Amino acid sequence: MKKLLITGGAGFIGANFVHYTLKHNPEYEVTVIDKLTYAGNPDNLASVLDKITFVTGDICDRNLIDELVAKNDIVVHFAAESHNDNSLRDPWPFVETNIIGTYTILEAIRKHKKRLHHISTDEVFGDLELDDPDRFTETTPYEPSSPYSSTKAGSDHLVRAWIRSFGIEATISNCSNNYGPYQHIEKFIPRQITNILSDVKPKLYGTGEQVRDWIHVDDHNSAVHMIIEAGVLGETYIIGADNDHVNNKMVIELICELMGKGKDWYEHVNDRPGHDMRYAMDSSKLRRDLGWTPVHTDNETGMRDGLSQTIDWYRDNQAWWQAQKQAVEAKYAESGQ
Ligand code: NAD
Ligand code: TDX
Repeated sequence: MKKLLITGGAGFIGANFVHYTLKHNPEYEVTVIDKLTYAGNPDNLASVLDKITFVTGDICDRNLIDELVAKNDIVVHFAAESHNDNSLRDPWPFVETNIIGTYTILEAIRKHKKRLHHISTDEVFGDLELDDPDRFTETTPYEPSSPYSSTKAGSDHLVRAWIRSFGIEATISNCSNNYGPYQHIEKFIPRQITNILSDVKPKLYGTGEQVRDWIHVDDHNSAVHMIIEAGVLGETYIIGADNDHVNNKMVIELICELMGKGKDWYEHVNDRPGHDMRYAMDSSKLRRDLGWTPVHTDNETGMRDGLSQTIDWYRDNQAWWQAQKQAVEAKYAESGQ
């Protein structure tokens, strides 16, 4: 059995990855390390705690990381500070976790000669103009806009340098915006779903023309498994579901419709400073070389079915999010959002 160390496994994508792995790839023995920041919730893994080893700890803790990496075969590195709006309020935790944490993992990988898969984002490439038909590829130059995306870009550069200079066995993936169960309610889609469930109008930043290339979290995670199992060492893979025709306004209107509200039952709030306009991903390398295809797609917005299931999840799991709702909204209210 191969031993898999998953960093950030109590967060949104990491927890879904743990569930996905136990269901589809039972050949792995799973250990999770997570600091349990505000974004990490042990309840996300409550149903599988008897099947995994869970370690509460910080990826910046050199001794702990050294010990855990030595005991495992492959590290899948999800742990990060992940929210742009928070990075505008206080960048330091982003520098610490995303850069120093990744450095700490890289040094342990180098020392113990283990395999790493580093999880990153489309935001490292900056943004495109709304009328620009281009898409990001594996060779697009980096041009991050926010403290969050610049620290993710920094972490990618560290991984690339450790591959080239020290010959570590690593791959990188850059994925577009994820949605699905267990996503923190500070993020766009769960914020609006839980607003409506609380009888509050959804909040659209600025004009809402911004485009995000939405992908269901299970499609992201199926791609990560393919890369771990068949990806070429040293390579980067773009992951995206070809949803770059959907803007934020269309997503909010679809959520309103699916939740039985009028299409325009939302309000415009202050825009995000430095707001990226358009992300679009060209995932043809992953599709061609590894045979990956996303399954949570439909013809119209590419997300009607996945979004309906996600809405049901938040409706059925109100205890999971309700305690945090007031504090999350109070923080947004301070910036008129
Ligand atoms: P999240 O904020 O929901 O979860 C992050 C997890 O990391 C939490 O459980 C948190 O407790 C943990 N963590 C934070 N700092 C840590 C530290 N110092 N040590 C150990 N654990 C720590 O984030 P997410 O949305 O699940 O994102 C996971 C990864 O995927 C990130 O690397 C992010 O950049 C990347 N990504 C996210 C998206 C998206 O749409 N959410 C898209 C592309 C890439
Ligand atoms: O209330 C809101 N209203 C709104 O219009 C919120 C919270 C967001 N927005 C807009 C901002 C963005 O254009 O919705 C879009 C999505 O916002 P977020 O969910 O904050 O995601 P984004 O900033 O695009 O970043 C996400 O995708 C890439 C993840 O949070 C990152 O971790 C990932 O790297």
